[in-house]
Amino acid sequence: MSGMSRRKLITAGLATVAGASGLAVAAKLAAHYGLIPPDAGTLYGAGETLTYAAQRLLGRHALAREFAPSQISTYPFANAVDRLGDQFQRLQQGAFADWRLAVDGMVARPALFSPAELKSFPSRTQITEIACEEGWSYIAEWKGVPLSHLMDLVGVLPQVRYVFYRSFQSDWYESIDMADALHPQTLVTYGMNGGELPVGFGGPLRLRVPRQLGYKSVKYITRLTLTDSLKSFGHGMGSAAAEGGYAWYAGI
Ligand SMILES: Nc1nc2c(c(=O)[nH]1)N[C@H]1C(S)=C(S)[C@@H](COP(=O)(O)O)O[C@H]1N2
Ligand SMILES: [Mo]
Repeated sequence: MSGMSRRKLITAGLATVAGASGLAVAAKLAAHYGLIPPDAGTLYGAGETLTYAAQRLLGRHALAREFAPSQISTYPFANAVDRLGDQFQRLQQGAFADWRLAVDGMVARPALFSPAELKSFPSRTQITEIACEEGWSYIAEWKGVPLSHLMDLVGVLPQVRYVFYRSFQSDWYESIDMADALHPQTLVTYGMNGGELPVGFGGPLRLRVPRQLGYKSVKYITRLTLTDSLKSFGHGMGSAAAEGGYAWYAGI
C-alpha cells in the first residue's frame, strides 16, 4: 500500500473509531502504528494520543508559520526565570566561551560544542511566534543551527525515538520526537532579532521548537541525549511540563 493511502486509512480509522466507540479503540490503533506519546497514560490519556497521532499522520513536515520583518514584536515578552546563580554569572562574564552543549546517548560520535563552534555551522534565520500556555505570545527572529545538522554530525543510531534536552536550570528539561528533532525549523539558537540571544531569552543557547508551545523551547541548554525511551529521564516522562500536568506534545 502506498504511504498516502495507508495514511488516509489510518486517519479515517482513527476518526471513525473515536466517534463511534470511544477513544480507547483509537488509542489501540495508534499504538499499533507507534503513535503513542509518552504521556498517554496520564490524565489526558486517549485524547492526547488522538491529537498526537493526527498531527503526526497529517503534519509531519508542515512548517510553523513564518512572518515578515515588519511583524516582529517591538516588546517581546521575556518570561521571568529563576535566579541563574554564580556559576552562570561566571560563564556570562567570560562571554560564554566556556559554555558547552553536549550531544550524547544513542549516537555514534558523542560531541561537545561551544557556542563559537555552533556559530560556524550552517545557520537558519526565521521569524516565528512563541506562544506560552498562559495565553501571551510574541514574534521574533531567531538564528541558529538546525538540530538536524547536529544529529548528522553525531550519527543517530537507528533505534533513537526521542531527543531529551536539559537546561542549566536543572528543573527545566523536555523532549521531542524525531519528527520535530529533524524538522528544518527546530534550531539550536544563539541569535535573536539581529543580535546575540539575550540571557533573558535563553542565551547563550536555546532550543527553539516553533511547532510547539513555548515551554518546549527550553533556555540555557547544556545537553541533548538521544534515546529510544524516556522512562529513565526526568521523573519518567522526560518532560518537566508533562510531569507537571501539561501535554507532552504541545503542537500548535
Ligand atoms: N530554562 C528555562 N526554559 C524555559 C522557561 C524557563 O523558565 N526556564 N520557561 C518556558 C516557558 S513556560 C515559556 S512560555 C517560554 C517563554 O519564553 P520567553 O521568555 O522568550 O518569552 O520559555 C520556556 N523555556
Ligand atoms: Mo509558558
